[in-house]
Amino acid sequence: MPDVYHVIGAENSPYSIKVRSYFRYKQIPHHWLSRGQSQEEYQKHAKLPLVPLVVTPEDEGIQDSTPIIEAMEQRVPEPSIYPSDAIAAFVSALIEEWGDEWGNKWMFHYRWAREVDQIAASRRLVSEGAPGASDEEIDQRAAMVRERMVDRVWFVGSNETTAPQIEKSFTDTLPLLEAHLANRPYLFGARPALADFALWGQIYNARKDPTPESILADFPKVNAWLDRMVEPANEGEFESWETLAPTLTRILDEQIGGLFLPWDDANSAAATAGDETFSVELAGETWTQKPQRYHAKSLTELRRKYAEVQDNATLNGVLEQTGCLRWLTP
Ligand SMILES: N[C@@H](CCC(=O)N[C@@H](CS)C(=O)NCC(=O)O)C(=O)O
Repeated sequence: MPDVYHVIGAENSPYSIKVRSYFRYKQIPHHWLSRGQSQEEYQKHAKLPLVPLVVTPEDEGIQDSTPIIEAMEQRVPEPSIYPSDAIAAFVSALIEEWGDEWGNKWMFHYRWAREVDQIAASRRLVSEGAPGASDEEIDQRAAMVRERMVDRVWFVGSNETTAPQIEKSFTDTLPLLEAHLANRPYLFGARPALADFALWGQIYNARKDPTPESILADFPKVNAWLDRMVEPANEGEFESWETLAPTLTRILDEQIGGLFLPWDDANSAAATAGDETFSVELAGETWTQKPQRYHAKSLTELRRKYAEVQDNATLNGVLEQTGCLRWLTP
């Protein structure tokens, strides 16, 4: 039985570092372990072959970064990662979902789309999994990983049709984030919220590859936030929605209401119907991919969270104005 929490994950896994950043912020005593360092424990507790896996001091396993963080918030409520302003709190949940599901498209697409990034990423993944391996071994194993992963980039919906749309979404989001982070250390004020952990994990991992790293170089505030979130600190209070709205509203409008939620809805419908592929119009462009089945569940969960606050007329006004509302009420 572990004496403290075990966070089993990988540096190159955005969901794993999301959870580690959370544990660090909350100052919850834990050991960060790779799957290789905890084989027996991992096999005992992992119901799905995924990281992160958290093993509690009571020897219970928890998987999936969002339920992990939600379970830990019950156990260690302070400092809370939920803004006290009800609108900000729901927008944080929405951005968390966007970060996990759409931000992952940026990260995964850039990792495997171009040769220069494929080479960097495959070497990095192999080096993490085999510390101490010789350069020659790394090269050989990296070539195999690269071949396998390039074939899998369609998992996140990256293909010839969608590649320019994924990249445009990334390059359109960065100036919006830069403006939003101009006067605040975290997305919702002076301390990190649920949204920060998720969005950060994806962009921080994307920055490890040459192409997104060079795109990010033009955004110093975003880079400072990426660095800050490695070990986030409580620097003060969350802001109210009024002060966040001027710059967050554009992200909600253009990226979340305009692209992510219509995609999520179409994906979910296709996954439920068992369709082979689906197409959806996103900001005037046709998006086509094979459905991502797991994501259907997370949209249901987001809708459940919305149902809890659906009587808040001001929140509904914000969601309506940014094109988000119709996707949250099936
Ligand atoms: N929804 C899950 C996603 C976890 C996930 O996709 N993990 C990836 C790494 S980022 C994984 O373990 N892939 C299989 C593998 O690495 O063997 C979460 O939020 O924890």
